[in-house]
Amino acid sequence: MLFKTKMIPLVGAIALAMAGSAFAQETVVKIGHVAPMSGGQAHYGRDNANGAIMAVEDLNAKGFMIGGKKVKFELLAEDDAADPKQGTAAAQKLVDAKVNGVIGHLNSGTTIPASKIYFDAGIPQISPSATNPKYTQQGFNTAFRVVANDGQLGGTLGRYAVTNLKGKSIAVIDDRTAYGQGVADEFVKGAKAKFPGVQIVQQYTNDKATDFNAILTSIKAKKPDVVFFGGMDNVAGPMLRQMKQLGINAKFMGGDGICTTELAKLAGDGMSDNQVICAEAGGVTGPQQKVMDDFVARYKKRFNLDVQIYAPYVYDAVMTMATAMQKAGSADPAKYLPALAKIQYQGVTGTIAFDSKGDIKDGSLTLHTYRGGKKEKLAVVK
Ligand code: ABU
Repeated sequence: MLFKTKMIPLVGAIALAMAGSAFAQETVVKIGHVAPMSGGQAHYGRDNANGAIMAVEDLNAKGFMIGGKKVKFELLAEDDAADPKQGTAAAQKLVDAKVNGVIGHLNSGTTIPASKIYFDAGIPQISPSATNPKYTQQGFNTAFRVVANDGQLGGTLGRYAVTNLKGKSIAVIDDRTAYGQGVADEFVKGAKAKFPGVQIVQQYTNDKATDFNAILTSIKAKKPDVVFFGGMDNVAGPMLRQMKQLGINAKFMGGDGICTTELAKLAGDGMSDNQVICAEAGGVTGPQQKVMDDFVARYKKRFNLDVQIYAPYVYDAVMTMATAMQKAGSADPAKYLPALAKIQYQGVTGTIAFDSKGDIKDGSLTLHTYRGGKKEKLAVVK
């Protein structure tokens, strides 16, 4: 569904001009989407992009109207490979293509630098998954997110580690990305605030590492009861396998970055039932659960894949943006931006409304564990 500029043949162009307004071309609304579609995080990117594809298909199927006219949505999908430099290059490409809005990026490390480019161009951006608080703290009125941030995620998990899991000796590892470092720092703050006597050792890796022997051997000597990892599942999976090989029987915690369907496959028999506790940066309860379940089933039917984590949030982000355009009667970024800032949209993931910084109001978290290789919901917390 990549946007391609269509060359109109000269004869066709003259015919169109002669036909006048009665045969005017359908208005196209261009939605940019950026995520890692290559490299170790490509499965997250596929999940997010599929959420956007579903939203665009639904909008076009229902004949969505803006300003009294039927419009056609087109998705311009870019790959940033989770790399900040490629992220800004992708952002500039979308600005040059004159997109009406952007959904993305997936990673905090790409979303934050790209947000300056969209802000300078006046293009609204909704991240469906970047959780580093800095994204919405830069004073950019174009930056929004539909998930809770790392303050909420890391803080909740830190408190959970010392209260529910009774962690007294905790090892914290992060991948030094904007997300991994941010969520690990918030985890440490949350744990220490609840239990100042907690012993914490910190180790560092990177977002492409596969060998953790040195840091895990050093951690093993501290006999941790909990290991927290700030990073993504492609690193957490092999880390769990190597923990098992080294005989580290600690609980394993992480934020939304590890909380995917794929983690069970990546960890294989390195993960035991109830060993992993992670948190998705959103959550539904009550009747909204059926709306989410229906979406998950529809996604499976459409793509023959299970939702990893954020596809429903991407779907809602596109729908929220389209609804703001409809309310403003225009897809012109300057015209619909004020409508987006004060939107109240009931989506698959619950009610979407933004605070003055662009963060979701009343964000929830969902704690999950894994049993029998399947992700299981534990609780939704505010
Ligand atoms: N929130 C987890 C994955 C995306 C990110 O914030 O980098």
